[in-house]
Amino acid sequence: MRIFYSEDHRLQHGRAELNDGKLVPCFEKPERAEIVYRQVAAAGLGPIQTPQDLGEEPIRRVHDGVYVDFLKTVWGRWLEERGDYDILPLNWIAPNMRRRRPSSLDGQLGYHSYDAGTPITAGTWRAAYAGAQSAANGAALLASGAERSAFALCRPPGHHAGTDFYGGYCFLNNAAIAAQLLRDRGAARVAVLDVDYHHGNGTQEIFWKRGDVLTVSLHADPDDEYPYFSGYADEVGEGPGEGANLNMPLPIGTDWASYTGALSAALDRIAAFGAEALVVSLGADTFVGDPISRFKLQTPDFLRLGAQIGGAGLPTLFVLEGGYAVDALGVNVANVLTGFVGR
Ligand code: 6XA
Ligand code: ZN
Repeated sequence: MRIFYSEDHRLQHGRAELNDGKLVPCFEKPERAEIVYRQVAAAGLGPIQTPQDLGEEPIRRVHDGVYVDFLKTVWGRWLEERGDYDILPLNWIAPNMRRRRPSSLDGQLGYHSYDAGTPITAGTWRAAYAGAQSAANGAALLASGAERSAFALCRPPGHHAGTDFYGGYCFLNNAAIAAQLLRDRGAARVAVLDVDYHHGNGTQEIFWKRGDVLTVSLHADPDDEYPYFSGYADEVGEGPGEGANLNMPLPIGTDWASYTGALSAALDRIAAFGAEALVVSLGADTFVGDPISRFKLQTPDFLRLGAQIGGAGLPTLFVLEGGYAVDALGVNVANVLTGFVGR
């Protein structure tokens, strides 16, 4: 399995996020990718390579151009107007307010975001860009037919980022960029399976009105968990996309015994859809020891999870999303890939 990884992820190193009424050190930190790198290398899962630069085009296929330009330039504007410290947005659009893009910095920050947990730093654009390149490279490799599976070791994660908004530690939607590239290079139907603990609201939003990309997400019930306002079972897509979005909210405390049944139903749906390629949004924050999550998967369960996905028999790209129990994250992610390749 080819693995794509760029050291540029280190450039995203936020100082603090708003959590539980306090500014706390960011959970989404460089050590996450470092330990995953070490474990996939130790497990001998495949050659690890730096992604080739495929440019901004694959990113602009799913993200709005105005948003991409905003991400590229916002730090420079902030540095000049405010100073050398992390950017956090201040306020958002409420019902009956206008979705009008203001010209001011704080206005645009609110317009393009939806939470206060996602600091922008000096290196955010370069780190997010490098992650997107890893995902695009993985997709290009599958599309070429040279490999049946790949892993994009992305950081920051991506599945909460939408067409023109960031949040949930995510800026560019790596999985969506990969799915679109697979479409553009010949796959008629692509499925995205999101097994992160949190609902992949950005991926859902990007493909909401499309019937060519099936989005399936298993996650903690948004009635109890972030992102709270998206991820319910009755969200099925719209127009040509109606029926091409499947949300499977699961209760707090879900363990492998109940998770595996839901995963099996998700895979049945992907098979029925006739997907020619699969992108897996791979979060390991379903782990029992995760500091911000409340599922109960154990380290050996991740082997089972990978094996079950492997049973689908599809060309598959894994894209790293969440997982914050840093010490266990590397083994848990490597276990999914090991289970998938059937060792
Ligand atoms: C809000 C929690 C953000 C969730 C990030 C994540 N502070 N998403 O892991 O998959
Ligand atoms: Zn998550």
